[in-house]
Amino acid sequence: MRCFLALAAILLSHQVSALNVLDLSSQKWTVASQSLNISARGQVPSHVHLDLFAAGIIGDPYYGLNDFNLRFIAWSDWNYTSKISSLLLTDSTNTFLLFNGLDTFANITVCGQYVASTNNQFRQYYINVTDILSACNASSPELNLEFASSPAAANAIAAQPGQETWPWNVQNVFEFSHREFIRKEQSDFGWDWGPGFAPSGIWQKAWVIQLDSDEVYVRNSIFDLYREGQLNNLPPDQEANWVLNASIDVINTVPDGARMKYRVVDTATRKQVSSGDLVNVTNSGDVITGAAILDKSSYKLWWPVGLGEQTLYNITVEVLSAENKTIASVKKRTGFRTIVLNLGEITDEQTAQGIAPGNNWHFEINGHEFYAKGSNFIPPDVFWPRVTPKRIRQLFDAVVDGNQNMLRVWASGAYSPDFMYDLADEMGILLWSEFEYGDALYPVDPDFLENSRQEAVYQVRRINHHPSVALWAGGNELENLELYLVNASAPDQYLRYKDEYETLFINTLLPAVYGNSRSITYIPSSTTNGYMSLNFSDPIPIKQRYNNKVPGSIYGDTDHYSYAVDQAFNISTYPIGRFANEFGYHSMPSVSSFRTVMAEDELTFNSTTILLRNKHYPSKSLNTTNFANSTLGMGEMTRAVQAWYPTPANISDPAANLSAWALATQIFQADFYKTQIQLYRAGSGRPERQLGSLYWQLEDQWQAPTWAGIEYEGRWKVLHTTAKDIYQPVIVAPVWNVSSGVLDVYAVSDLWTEVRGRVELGWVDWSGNVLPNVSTGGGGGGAKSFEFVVGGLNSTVLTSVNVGALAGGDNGTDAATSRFNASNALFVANITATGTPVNTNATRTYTHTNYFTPTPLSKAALVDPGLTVEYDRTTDEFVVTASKGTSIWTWLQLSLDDDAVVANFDDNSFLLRRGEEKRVKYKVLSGGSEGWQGRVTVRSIWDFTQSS
Ligand code: BMA
Repeated sequence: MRCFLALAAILLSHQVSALNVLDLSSQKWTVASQSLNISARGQVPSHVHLDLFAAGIIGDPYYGLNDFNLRFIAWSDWNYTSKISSLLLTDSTNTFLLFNGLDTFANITVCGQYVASTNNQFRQYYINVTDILSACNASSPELNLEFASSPAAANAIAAQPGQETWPWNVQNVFEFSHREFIRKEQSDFGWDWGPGFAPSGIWQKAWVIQLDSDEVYVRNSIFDLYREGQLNNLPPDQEANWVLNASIDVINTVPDGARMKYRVVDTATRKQVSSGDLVNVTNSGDVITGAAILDKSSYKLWWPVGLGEQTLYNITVEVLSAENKTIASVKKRTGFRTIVLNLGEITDEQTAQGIAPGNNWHFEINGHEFYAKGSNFIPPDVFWPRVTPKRIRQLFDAVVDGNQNMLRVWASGAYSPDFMYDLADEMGILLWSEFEYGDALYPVDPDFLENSRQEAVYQVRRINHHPSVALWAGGNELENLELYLVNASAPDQYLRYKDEYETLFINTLLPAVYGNSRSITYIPSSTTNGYMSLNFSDPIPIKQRYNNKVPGSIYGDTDHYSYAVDQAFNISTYPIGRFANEFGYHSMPSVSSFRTVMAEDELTFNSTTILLRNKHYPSKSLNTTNFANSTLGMGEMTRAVQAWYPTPANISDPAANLSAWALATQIFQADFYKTQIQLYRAGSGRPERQLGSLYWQLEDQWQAPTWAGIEYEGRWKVLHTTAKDIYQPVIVAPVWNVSSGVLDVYAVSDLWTEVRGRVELGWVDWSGNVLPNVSTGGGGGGAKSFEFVVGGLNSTVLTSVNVGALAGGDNGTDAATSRFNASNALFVANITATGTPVNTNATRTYTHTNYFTPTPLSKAALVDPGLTVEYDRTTDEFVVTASKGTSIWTWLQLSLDDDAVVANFDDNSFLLRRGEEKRVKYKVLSGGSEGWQGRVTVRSIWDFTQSS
């Protein structure tokens, strides 16, 4: 037993002297269903589907139509059983079970005796089983967790007499119903980008903890670092000292008279920066809390990527008994930063700068406004136990490579694992975090509220020390969508449901944040017009604004989803707000991604398998005999391509045809997002003072047509690569106003200081000829090349081109030049500028090229650009050239025979002018195939006009 003890001490650095800590992952487990007569080896942490797959009882859950075929698993109850060895069974021992997460409805017995039942996937449970164990005769007592089917449990709760109901069309239903009644990952019941598996199991780490009566075990803790005087939601004084507030949750009891002390060590130099006692210690037995003031001059700040360094410190807090014995010790890596979502009223000073009245809606890091660039993160797998740090690192590498600094971790998945926040801390990615509620309204009975409160308290305390935590939001689209739907469906009941919304998302969740952390802002809904007032002398300081807007004022953040494809590039249909937190359209993944989960004969655009993996259909369950709904999403993608691009024509090989169509849908998606991102970024210098753009969605959770920019295997779709380009710090952005026919060309910079440079403007035709006499607008006195200056975090119009007047209609000619034919013209803008990256002294050159076509590409007089690609072995680069004309959406792609290789090109989907040569580097993420570089192909939008 001594030897076991030593091991436990190494594994749990925060635990000083537990008698026995038994990791339940090391035990032998069986997973079984009596009614299905299935029994297999189980794992902890795991899910039933994963264990049955590993045992060969089912096939890959992601294969083909298994999300329908495996529904029987979700509808069944499953037993996880283990005989626990290595227990100490002495009279003085207190024994606890500790579960960091059970998914979801578990009935727990030990030695045949009932100990507890659970109903929240996101809570930590610890249960004292001392008495049961001492009465148990077995030397290896049996631990049994019986998981009830969560869809069945949700249905049963919904059917209880007097249960809450909601007006028609308010609750978004995907594969299984009634997800709002249960505290389980909401997208486990299906979503419009994911399957419905409703998995169950012991999905997080679990232990048996044995303690002597004078020992404690740390089960959770919070370190909160904030500026003296700081209040949630308000910009703090950046000159104030730091406060460290540390609070430790234990199993067993912290004795009276306990003290706390701390030390801070710089992780880079490993030098101790400060140490001392925590003061104002309060001890309730199971929670001990204390605070210290830390001198502001001793600590370097933590910054997000692109805005400075990610300096990290280890803080250790020890709990000592009155006799000076260390009872517990907690070490956490953290960073010194303040991050606030500023929703305060627009000040007179801001108005004087030309900012429209209303409220702010932007983040401030260490007291500075910045432009948030990024996307929305969804659960990267249905089965979290198989999400590895390697996978998250790969995604985060893509985030940083993609010039993104913020992810919104969407609200209807699961709270992110610690390793994900750790990686974000190291890599400088801000994680806007949310409680797991979305696209539904929720019950407000006392049990549900208390369950939700405990979940929130546990999660806020668990992750608060991470400098990457940017925000807590109550849930997804609750105000802009859910309350709106109630009002549309049952206006007479609006006040009742709004009250219920406030009961959960303001009166319950806000205190869970404010009561534990002073450093993080809370908003009740991801998309929101913010507050009407914020008054800290009220018990609930926030009064929401909802739609109490003064005309002409601008308030909140925005969502934009429109499937009216003819309006896709009409900027007047885009919302004007202070921050765009969601917008998007879906596209197909590559054939290589599909091929991992379907037979060759299913690799056609509308095959049964692909149709049924498209989950963008009206709010109704889909099944394998009901295809009608599933065609909606496919039609949306097809129509978008047909409206705007030449459609891939007559390609005889089915996989090649699917590949061309998949690419076409990806181009529309990328084009649509790019047009929005440009406008949102240009908004940093317009009255809306727009300071954020997070598109929907970063990555895929499986292989299907979705809004993702990164496929399940890690391949970048056209979107990710296009966003990388348009999220560069300094860009040139052509913003086209369909109604006026005017093209405003902006220079946009999110550096914090002025950028100076030169812009070159011009028109070329598809054959690559320069159109010398066609107007490039009024900027620079009509010159084709001139100097410009753009202020810090700002935008400026470089030129305005009245394309309508040039074109005189789709195929019109410019009277002055007789050279302009809208279908055979492309406006190209090129900037080279010098600026200083944020928080550095060095200057840097920024270049960016962008273009605009006055007619849809479906009507453009495209010609063969004469593309070639060669692999240059000596430099390990691809060399792409266009010898005959202008190439846009130039796309490098691995051969369909090399789909075992997952590789991304640093640059892709670019413009190439006649005679230009582009050198492109790449990264291999996984797989191998001898000589694949020699088989890489290149194509452009012109290829869609060709048969093969
Ligand atoms: C918004 C998101 C998600 C959804 C996406 C695409 O509604 O918040 O709920 O997946 O759009 O439809």
